[in-house]
Amino acid sequence: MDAGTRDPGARPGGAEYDAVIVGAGFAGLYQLHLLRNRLGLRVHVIEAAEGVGGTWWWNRYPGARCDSESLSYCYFFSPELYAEWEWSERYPGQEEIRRYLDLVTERFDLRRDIRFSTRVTGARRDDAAGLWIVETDKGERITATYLITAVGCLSSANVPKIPGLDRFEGRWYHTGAWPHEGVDLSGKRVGQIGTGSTGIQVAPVLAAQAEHLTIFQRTANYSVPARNRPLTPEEKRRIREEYEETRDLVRATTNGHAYHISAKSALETPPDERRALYDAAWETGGLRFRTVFGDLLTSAEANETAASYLREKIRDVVEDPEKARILSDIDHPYAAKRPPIDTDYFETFNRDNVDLVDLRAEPIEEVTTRGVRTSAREYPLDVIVFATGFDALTGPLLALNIQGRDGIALRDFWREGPRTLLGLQIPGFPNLFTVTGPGSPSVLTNMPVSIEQHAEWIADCIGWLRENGVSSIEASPEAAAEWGAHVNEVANRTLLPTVKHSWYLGANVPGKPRAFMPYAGGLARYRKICDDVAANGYPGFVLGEKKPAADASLTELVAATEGVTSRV
Ligand code: N01
Repeated sequence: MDAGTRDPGARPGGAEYDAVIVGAGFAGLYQLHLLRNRLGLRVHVIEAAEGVGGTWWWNRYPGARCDSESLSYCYFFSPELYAEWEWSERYPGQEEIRRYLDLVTERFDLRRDIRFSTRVTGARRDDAAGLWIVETDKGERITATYLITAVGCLSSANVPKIPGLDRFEGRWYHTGAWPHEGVDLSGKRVGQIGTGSTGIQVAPVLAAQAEHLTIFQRTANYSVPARNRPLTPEEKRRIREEYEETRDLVRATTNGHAYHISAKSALETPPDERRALYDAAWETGGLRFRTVFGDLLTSAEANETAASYLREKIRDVVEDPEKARILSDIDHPYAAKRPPIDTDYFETFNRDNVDLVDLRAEPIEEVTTRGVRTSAREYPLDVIVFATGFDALTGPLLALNIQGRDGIALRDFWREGPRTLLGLQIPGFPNLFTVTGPGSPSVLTNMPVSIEQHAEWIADCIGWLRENGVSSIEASPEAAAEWGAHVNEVANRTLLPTVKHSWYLGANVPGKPRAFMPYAGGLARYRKICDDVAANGYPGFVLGEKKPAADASLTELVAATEGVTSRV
C-alpha cells in the first residue's frame, strides 16, 4: 500500500471505504485528490462513463464549447498544474477540456481509484452501522462512511415527452448524450428543438453540416457574440504569469469569473455613455456583457436598457424581417435566464438552408413517422436534435435513488422542492455531501471555481470530524429551513425568479416543483459564510450522536456577510 491508499484505521461498521464519490468530472476528480492524496483516506469513485470528464464526456454535440473563458475554466489549487497546461483559444472547446481533465487524472494518479462504466443505482444509509451502502448496475454493494455526490448540475438530459417520438423513422439525439462517433448530417434535413445556450451554440454548426436546418423556437433568447479566437503566444505567457492574480480574482468575484460586475448604475448613466459602454462590451464579447452595470439584474428598468440594445442587434443582423421579429420577441429580462453567447447564431438565419418555426404561434403537436407536426403543418425531417436542456440540479441527485435515515427517500423529502443547508448537506442524510448542490451558487457561477470551494470545504469538514472523533455530520432541519428562506430572499431581490420558463426554477420539466434552486447571493459572500460556519464549529449542523454543533448562530453569521459583494 503506498502513500496514496494508506489506511489510517478501522472504519465504522466495517465500511470498505472512507468515502465513495459519485462522478469523475471536475468535482469528483478534485474531491478524490483532496481526500486521498491530502487526507490519506481510502476513496472509491464510481463513474457511469468510460472516462473522466462528466459534462464534458457526454456533451459532444458539434460546436460544444465552454462559455467561461479558458484562463478561469480550470483548477487553481495547483500552481504547477496551471503552469503546465496551455489553452489554445479564448474559450475552451469540449475536446480540449477533456484532454485537460485527462492530464489532471494522470498527474495526480487518480485513475486507479475510479471505477468506470458503472452507474450508481441506489444509496442507502445503514443507521445501525453508521455507513452508506451504495449499489451499482453491476450488482455490487459498496460501503463507505461518507458519500459524496459529484454528479454535476446539468447531467440529466431533458427529452420532452412529445407524442409519437417512438414512431419517428429518422434518428434523434439529445445534445447532452451525443454519439461519440459523431453524426453525419450531410444531405440530411435536420430539425433542432430548443434555443438555449446549447441550441445557440449548435445551430450554426448544424446549419453548415446539414442540407437543411429547421429551428423550432419556443422562447426567443438574447445572445452576445462570444468572439472566440486563438490565444496569442503573448496572451498565453501572460495567463501563466498572472496565475496568482487570476486565482485571487476568481475567488473574490460574485460569480467566479475573472472579472467583477461593475458597481455603476445603468439608469444613472447618461444614454450616450451607456450606449458607448454597451458598444464596447459587444465588441469585447462573451458573458462580460452582463457585467457592464451593477443594476441589470435588480432593476427591470435598468435591464431594459441592455435588453433593448440586444434586441436591436438581432434586428440589425437578421435580414428577413419576419425571422428578426420572431427572434427578437423576447419575453424575459436579459440574463434573468442564463445568457447565451454565440458564434454566428443570428447570422445563421440569413442562410438559405435555415428556417425558423415560432412554436408560440404553432406549438408542436406530435412527432410523426416523417418529422415534426405543429398545429400548422408537418415538417419532414431525417434527424431531430433535442437541445432541450436538463433536469437541472435536483435531477442528477434524485436519479441516484438515495435513502437517508429511517429509509426516507430523497425524492420524498424533496417533493416540494430541494431542502439543503448551504447546498452541501440535507437533513436526515448524515455524512452525505452534495458538491454544488441546490442552494449553493453552482450554475450562477463559473463552475470549476465553485467546485473547488465545495470540495475543499467538504475535505476540511471530514478532516475536522476525524480529528475530533465525531462520527457524523448532518444539516439540522431548522438550519436548512433558515438557509432555504435566505436563498429565496436573495433571489427575490433580483429579476431571476421573475422568468416563467426558467430551469433555475425547475420550470422546464413538467411536474417538477417550482423553487428557485441556486444561491444568488454571490460566490464571494457564500464562500465567506461557509468559511465562517467551519471556523465556528459548524453551527446549523448536528454532530455525532444528535449533538447540535457550536453555539454560534447561523443567522448571525449570514447577516454579518451582508456587505460582501452580492451583485448578480
Ligand atoms: O438548455 P436550456 P441548454 N418544446 O434549458 C427549449 C449550460 N451550458 O442545454 O425556454 C420546445 O437553457 C427551451 O425552451 P423554453 C448553461 O448553464 C453551458 O441550452 O423552455 N422547446 C429552451 O429554448 C445552460 O444554461 C455551456 O421555452 C423546448 C431549450 O429547449 C445550461 O447548460 C454551453 C421544450 C432548452 O434550453 C442549459 O442550456 C451550453 C419543448 N418541449 C450549455 N423543452 C457552457 O458553455 C425545452 N425546450 C459551459
